[in-house]
Amino acid sequence: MTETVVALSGGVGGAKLVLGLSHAMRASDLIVACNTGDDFDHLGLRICPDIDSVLYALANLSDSVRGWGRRDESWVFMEALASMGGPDWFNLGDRDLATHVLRSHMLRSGMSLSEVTRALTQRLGIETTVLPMSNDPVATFVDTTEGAMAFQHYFVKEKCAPQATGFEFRGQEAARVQTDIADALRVEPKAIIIAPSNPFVSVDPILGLPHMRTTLKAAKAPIVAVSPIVGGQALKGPAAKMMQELGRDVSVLGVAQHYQGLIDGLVFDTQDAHLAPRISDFGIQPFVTDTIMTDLNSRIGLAKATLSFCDEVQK
Ligand code: FO1
Repeated sequence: MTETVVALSGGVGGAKLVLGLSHAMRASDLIVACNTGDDFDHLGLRICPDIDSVLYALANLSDSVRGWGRRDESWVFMEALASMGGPDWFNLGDRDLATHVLRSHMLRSGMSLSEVTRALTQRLGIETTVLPMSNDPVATFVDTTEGAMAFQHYFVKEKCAPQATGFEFRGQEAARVQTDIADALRVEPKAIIIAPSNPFVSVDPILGLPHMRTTLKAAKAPIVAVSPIVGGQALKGPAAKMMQELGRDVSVLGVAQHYQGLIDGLVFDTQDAHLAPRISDFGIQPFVTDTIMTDLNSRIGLAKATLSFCDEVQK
C-alpha cells in the first residue's frame, strides 16, 4: 500500500475538501480526479470549471464567496464584450480569462488536457496532482421538462430553474480514465475519497467512466464519501433540487442510496447524526462530524477527520 490518496472531485464543495486534504497530508501524495462533464467551449475558449475550482483553491486564488473563478477579480473584458453585443450570460473575470486563454492555446498546440493541467499546476506552484478524469470529451447534458440542455446552459443561463428529469454524459461510454489516475488506483492507494460534490452531475461522470467502478472496487483501499447534503439541503448548487426532482430522498440517506454498493464509509454532518443507524443499514459505515467548511481550519478539520476515518473503515 502506498501513501497515496485519490480524491474524486467536482467543483465548489469538492475543491474545499481537496484544499483541506492538501494541508492535512503530504500534498504530493494527493491525486485529484476532476470532473470534466461541466466543460464546454465558449467564445473559442475551452472552459474547465471544476478543474479550475480545484486549481484556484489549491493555489489560494479562489473567490470563496462566488465559489468559482478568482478573487480580486475585475470585469473589464465582460463590460467590453457586452457593449459589443457579445454573450454575457457566462461571466469571465479578467484574471480568470488568462487561464482559459492559456489553456485553450496549449490545447490548440496539441497538448492533452492532462498535460495542460499539469503545466498549470506547476506554474501555480501546486504540489498536489490535479488531473481531468479523462482526456476524452465527456459532456453533461441535463434532461429537463424543457428538453436536454448542456450543463452550463442549465446551471448558469437557466439558473437551474428547469425541472431535471435525468442526465446524460455524452461521450462517457467511449472515454478512457486518465492513465495516471487509473495507475494510482491500481498501485494500492491508502484511501479513495469521494469529495462533497453533487453526486449526479459532478461525481457520476467520473464513476460512470468505463471500468472506473470495477477499478475502484478492486482497490483494497477504503472508499469513503463525504456527503454534500446537510440536513436535507445542499450547501451550494442544485444537488438538493435535483434529488427532489428525481424523486430521491433529499438527505444523507439519498446520498448513501446513491453510492450504495460502492462506498465503505460515509462522512456526514452532526445535524444528521440520527440517521447513522439507517446509513449502517445500507452496509455503509457512518461517520458523524462537523462537515460545514466555512474557512481553511474547518476544511483542514474535515479532511483530517475523513482521513482518520479512512484508517478505521473496514474494507
Ligand atoms: N457560475 C455561475 O453561476 N455564473 C457564471 O457566470 C459562472 C462563470 C464561470 C466562469 C468560469 C468558471 O470556471 C466557472 C464559472 N461558473 C459560473 C461556475 C460554473 O458554472 C461551474 O460549473 C459550477 O461551479 C458548477 O460546477
